[in-house]
Amino acid sequence: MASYRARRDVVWVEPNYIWQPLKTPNDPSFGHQYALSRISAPAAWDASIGSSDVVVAVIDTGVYYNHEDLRDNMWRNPGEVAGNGVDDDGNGHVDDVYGIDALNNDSDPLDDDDHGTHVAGIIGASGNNGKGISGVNWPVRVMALKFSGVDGGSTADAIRCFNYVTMMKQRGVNIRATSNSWGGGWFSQALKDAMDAASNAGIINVCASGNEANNEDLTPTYPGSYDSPGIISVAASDAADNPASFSNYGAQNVDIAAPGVSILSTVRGDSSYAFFSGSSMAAPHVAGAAALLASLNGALSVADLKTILLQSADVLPQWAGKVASSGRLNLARALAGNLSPTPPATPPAATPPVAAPVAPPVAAPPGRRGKKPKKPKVPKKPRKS
Ligand SMILES: [Ca+2]
Ligand SMILES: [Ca+2]
Ligand SMILES: [Ca+2]
Ligand SMILES: [Ca+2]
Repeated sequence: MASYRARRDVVWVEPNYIWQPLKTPNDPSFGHQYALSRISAPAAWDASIGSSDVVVAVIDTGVYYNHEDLRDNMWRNPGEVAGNGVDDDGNGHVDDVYGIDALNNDSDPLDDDDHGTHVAGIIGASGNNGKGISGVNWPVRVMALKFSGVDGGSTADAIRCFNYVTMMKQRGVNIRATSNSWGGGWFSQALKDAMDAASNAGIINVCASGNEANNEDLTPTYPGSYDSPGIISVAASDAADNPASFSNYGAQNVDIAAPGVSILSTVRGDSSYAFFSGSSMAAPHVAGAAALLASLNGALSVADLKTILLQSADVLPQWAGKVASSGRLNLARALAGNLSPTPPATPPAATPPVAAPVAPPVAAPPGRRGKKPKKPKVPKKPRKS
């Protein structure tokens, strides 16, 4: 270029920079997915669109795994022959092809609600397949763990799902995240222990903060508010990045915000989609983000994933004092390793303001989190003593 620059008839010279178009998928309803643009997914997809080598466990009401936008991204147990009545891989579960159904004590986690199917689509509806929507990950593998029905589920069944996830991880399945869009008011040491075992095995547990508009630092609900390094608790933001009116928050007990208002995703039916709102819809954006990060760098630990996701959040004034990161998920910054130069100040260590009663494992039916737009479902919340 120097030779051009020396010419008298040349005013300026610059290299012909190659512009990379932001990667947008061809899914027809992508234009209705404001959330993906809000979290800078198209820029992130330039770095990675996800990987079928990464598994996310959806612990919820099950998944409608025949959906046109989910079936290609469902995890299938490679060691299990479907429908032969035999536990082919000897993991203690007969015909567990997609995961398990702890609620009904079988191995078919088909969704009979819609909630888990919606969560699954946010994480990993097939991107760029010309159908429906795109997940945070275009390819990924979704493992379906059903412990909740229309009326909620039990802590004991949630624990069985975590135990299955941890076992399969230890058997070599590359599970990197669980997505947990449920919660109740009681502390369960057994549930916390099961979740910590999963994170100790290399799985990050992403949890919805809840929909009671509560300060979780004052009235903690679980599992989001367990004091575990392997848990990320997620509040819901709206299309303008403001806190959703219903979302729980907490500068200590809630970590990050993600879109959770009027989110389009998959529901039961081979080609059905619907808009739901709730922190239930926020958490899977972060679980999906963890999977996307893991697809780019499989060596990231649970602690790495949490640090990167929190420190790459877009810090916003309306989230100051509301979540530990003071911001909303930004996928592109996370994948670029573009972390805040000064991490948000850690609030002074303090004992939780409310001592959590210890309940027997089966006593607290976790309520579900989030449903139709503008009418977030209020989950059943066990009364505290
Ligand atoms: Ca089996
Ligand atoms: Ca079998
Ligand atoms: Ca079943
Ligand atoms: Ca699609």
